Amino acid sequence: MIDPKTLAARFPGDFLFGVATAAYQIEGSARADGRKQSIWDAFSKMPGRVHNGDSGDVACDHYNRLDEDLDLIKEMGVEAYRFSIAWPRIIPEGVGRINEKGLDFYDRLVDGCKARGIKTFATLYHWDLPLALMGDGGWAARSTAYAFQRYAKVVMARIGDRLDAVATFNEPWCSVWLSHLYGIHAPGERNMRAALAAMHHTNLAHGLAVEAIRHVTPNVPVGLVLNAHSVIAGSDSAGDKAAAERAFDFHNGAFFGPVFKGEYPKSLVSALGDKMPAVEDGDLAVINQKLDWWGLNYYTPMRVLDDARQGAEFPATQPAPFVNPEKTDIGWEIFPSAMTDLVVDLYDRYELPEMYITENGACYNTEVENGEVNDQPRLDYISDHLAAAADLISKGLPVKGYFAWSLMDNFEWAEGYSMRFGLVHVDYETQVRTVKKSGKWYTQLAAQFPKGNHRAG
Ligand code: IFM
Repeated sequence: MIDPKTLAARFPGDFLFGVATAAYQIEGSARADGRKQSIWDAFSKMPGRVHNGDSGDVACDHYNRLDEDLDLIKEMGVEAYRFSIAWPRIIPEGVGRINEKGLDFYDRLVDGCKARGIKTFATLYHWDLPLALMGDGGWAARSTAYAFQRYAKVVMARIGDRLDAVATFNEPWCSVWLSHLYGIHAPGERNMRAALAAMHHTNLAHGLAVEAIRHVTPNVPVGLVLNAHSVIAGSDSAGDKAAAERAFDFHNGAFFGPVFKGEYPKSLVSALGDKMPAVEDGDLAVINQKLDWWGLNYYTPMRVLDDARQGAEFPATQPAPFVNPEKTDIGWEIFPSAMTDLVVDLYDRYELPEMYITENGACYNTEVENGEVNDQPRLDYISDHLAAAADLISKGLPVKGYFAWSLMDNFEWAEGYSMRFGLVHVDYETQVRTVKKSGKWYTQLAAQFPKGNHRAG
């Protein structure tokens, strides 16, 4: 563990420390005040999709405990809160009727943050697509991109005046590949054509939303949050290195390419172009608008080997073994320097604006003992990754802040409640919150900011 004061001294005085959550993972109250179902409400009820049949019906009951949870953030002394807005609370059927009561909740949320001096970083889409839109094909349908644009407009018109930043999407990799190709997340598709359609329509929706946001709230910095993969070849062989490059194009280039360069990676188009939906005239220009910032969600590297089997589908890779045998309780390899290398590589490849680490954290399922949660491994994980973030700053990269994932334990998607990522422990029976050792350490660290008590740069 690194002493918080020593670590703090490696960051500029205006570096932002925050915590992050997402609507479906914490809010609960799935049927309250006019909210309709999202694809995750439906998916989590399907047998075998989510561990233990868990769902976000109650989650952390944040919808009813909003003030208590905002007080917790305030007490933790962090400066910013990254949260997401549930589309099915705002436009319950995805299109059509606007639900004022849903907007009221986020009004209270942003007012509550402002009253407590907490900066607000909103994400418009963290995977809870209104279920009604699946009738048209969900993200596989182009019309969903336009529905999203309208939703973005509605949200910004109501709460945009109190947002410090807004992101269109959280981790399109998950809502595209993990959800439409690998079948792990809602809607659970395993189909390349559907996945490629979701890819293009998500990218288009991002661009359309950027236009809408800039129109309604021109002063709110707009960005996109990507779980860019640190793709590392499993060996120095030419085959594995080429595989890593293909994997980069598929996992990262599918989003970074159109958004930051105005084009899909050539390798992806040449391998899969015949399965892609129509990219209409003007789409790439809409997608490729300059952003004010981007967010990186980083947890673990992706190690790959060439999959030389005949007919292996692009990117034709298979997983390579971990280099560091140490992993978190969800089974992810711990490798902080991969985050540094990834960010350097991304700034080499693309013209990127300034960035935040919008998510980083670790799964350890440590329970409460005598009123304490001794999650030293999480604390070590976070301090080592913050040291990697400080390395980036020393190299001159524009890293402006760090958001720990997550404020509190929550519904971990297909893993249900079995995997805990919080700085704060949640007892799901009683909804009692207990700040973990890592949370207390994070508070000590945040307490060093923004006091300008160390040199800038
Ligand atoms: O819980 C998720 C979050 O919703 C998105 N990023 C990764 C986290 C841990 O899996």
